[in-house]
Amino acid sequence: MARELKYADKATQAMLKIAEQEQIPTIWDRYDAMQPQCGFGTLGLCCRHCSMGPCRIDPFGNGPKTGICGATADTIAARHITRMIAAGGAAHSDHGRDVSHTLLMIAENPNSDYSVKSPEKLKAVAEVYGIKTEGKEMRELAGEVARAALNEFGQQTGTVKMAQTAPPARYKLWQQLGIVPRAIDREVVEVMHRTHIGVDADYKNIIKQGLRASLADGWGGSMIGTELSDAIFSMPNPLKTRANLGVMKKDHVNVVVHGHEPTLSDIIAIVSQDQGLLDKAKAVGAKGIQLSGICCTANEIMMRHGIPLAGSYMQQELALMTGVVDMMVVDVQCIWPGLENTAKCFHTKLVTTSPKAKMPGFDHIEFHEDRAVEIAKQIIEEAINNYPNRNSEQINLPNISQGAVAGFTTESVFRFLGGKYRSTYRPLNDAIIAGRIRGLAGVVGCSNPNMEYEEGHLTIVKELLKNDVLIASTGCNSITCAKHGLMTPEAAFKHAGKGLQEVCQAVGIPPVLHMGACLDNSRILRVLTEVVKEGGLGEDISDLPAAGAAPEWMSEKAVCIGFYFVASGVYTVIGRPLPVVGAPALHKYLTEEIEQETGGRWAFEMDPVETAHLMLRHIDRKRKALKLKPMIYPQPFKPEE
Ligand code: NFS
Ligand code: SF4
Repeated sequence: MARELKYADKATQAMLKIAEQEQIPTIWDRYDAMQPQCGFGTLGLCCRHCSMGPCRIDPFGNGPKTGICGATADTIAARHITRMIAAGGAAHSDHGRDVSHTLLMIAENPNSDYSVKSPEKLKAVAEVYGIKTEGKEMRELAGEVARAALNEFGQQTGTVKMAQTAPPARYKLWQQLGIVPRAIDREVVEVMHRTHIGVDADYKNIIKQGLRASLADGWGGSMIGTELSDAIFSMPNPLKTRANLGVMKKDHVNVVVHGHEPTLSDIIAIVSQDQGLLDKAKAVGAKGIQLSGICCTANEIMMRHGIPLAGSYMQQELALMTGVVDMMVVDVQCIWPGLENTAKCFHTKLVTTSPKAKMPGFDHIEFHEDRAVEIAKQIIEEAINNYPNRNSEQINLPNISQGAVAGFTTESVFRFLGGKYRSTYRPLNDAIIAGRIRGLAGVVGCSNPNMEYEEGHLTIVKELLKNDVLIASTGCNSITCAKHGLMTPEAAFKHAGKGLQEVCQAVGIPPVLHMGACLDNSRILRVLTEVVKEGGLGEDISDLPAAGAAPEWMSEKAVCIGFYFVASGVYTVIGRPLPVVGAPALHKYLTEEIEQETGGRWAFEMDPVETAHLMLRHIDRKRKALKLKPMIYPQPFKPEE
């Protein structure tokens, strides 16, 4: 049970000691208990797609080289990874669908608890769909946009319009490759069909559908989710906030939201400051109500309301061990059923809210958008009622948190760089062209007990900063960077090379830009598109000196994200390999040959410094191809080539 996490933040370390003292098992213990994990699964060599199986391929010895139906290792692994894409894309896109429904509800119900907080954004989305905006009432426009967005999920003809916002050269390439997504749901369904026993057995053809499904997410479902969330819940703007377990308050009712969809968390954020509820909290002896978040829903409300982050994916059960969480309210994705066992040791109430995600040992208060405020109030009231049940002897709240600046968007980066009056990426492009900024990196994604916690995220980010790479961050990487002080303007002085430092100082931004939840990786696609559009750095995303990494990935959503970045022309490095290593032709295809087709490719690298160096080498290759000037200031990392 004793476990030393060298790179983890201090609050996590403190809570792990408590877990050990109190003998409360954690995710790391459950991970250890699972060892050794199945080698066939790790290599991608098992198949359960029909009941002639399960089948597994022997990678080394004289055992079977195909499944009972004759499927090879490459077929089996390709089918499996493509189903992962479908599951990840389905999760993100279903979230996008829910946001679209909320917009439709705003249009149809004048008494809705939601409204369009950013009409400019709604208009911008309307333009993508070719909807005229002039002279239209907001609700009328909301209805038209919502219907157009919902149409992208189930249309039987045409293609996903949102994808046309990609650079023209990229869109043309997708047309040539035959991977323009047709409809979001359709691509997921087709993955399921093709990977059924006895359908598609050509690994490249299977992956082709995987790429199309991933694009249906990145440039479809996710992008719709992000864009319409901005329209409904407002466009985030950089703001100051704090991160880590210490943001909870001992003398307040602590409500922690965990999951992903702002339809729930945003309304809770607003309602938590309701005077009636605050009075009720006081009546039970609390000084107020402290809301905080875990995982991506935390990112959503942090960037729009400044609500602090309690922690990342790996801290969800540690939050409960502080003994001050009166309620953890969850919706969908990245929520451990194992929280039940942790909560049992404390007074914490766990509440599920989505009919899609119920969990044993959790109470269920079903959330309905048409009664949002009423239900949010009920949830908070139950948290208040639970406050007196705390056991003061069990309270161990580390007083540790860190300030951060969060809430950058494609648009606000623009505004920052261009000054007050003109939105432009020109200064960013110029800084890259002049050799002040070496390139751009997206560092994103989860943490995973199979890696040293936070080592990958922190090491890669610092190594890139040192070499003048500006970083866009989302998901749990954002939470890690925020907790470790990398999202402050001062971080530039501490960690960035001189060129990047100058840029950050001139415009007053941190060197790691918090761009939101995982869903908001679509913002990174948009930033790259804007950089291409601004000119001087090639015609396509694949021409840019840019790279991506998800060093501690774990979810199927992360697989889907990686694939849509590769399909968009981005070199994408992850830590633990995808489960394709036992399939030699597929492995080679994804990590080498695919670059000839999409301009992007995968790389698997466990060592974080080497990961950063792989990214820098790629960035330098692109700089060279663009014939950019050498870097102004000396760079610590010089590739040998
Ligand atoms: Ni992304 Fe967000 Fe975190 Fe990973 Fe989970 S919270 S959607 S999947 S673990 S970054
Ligand atoms: Fe085995 Fe083929 Fe069935 Fe998979 S689909 S379980 S490889 S027989």
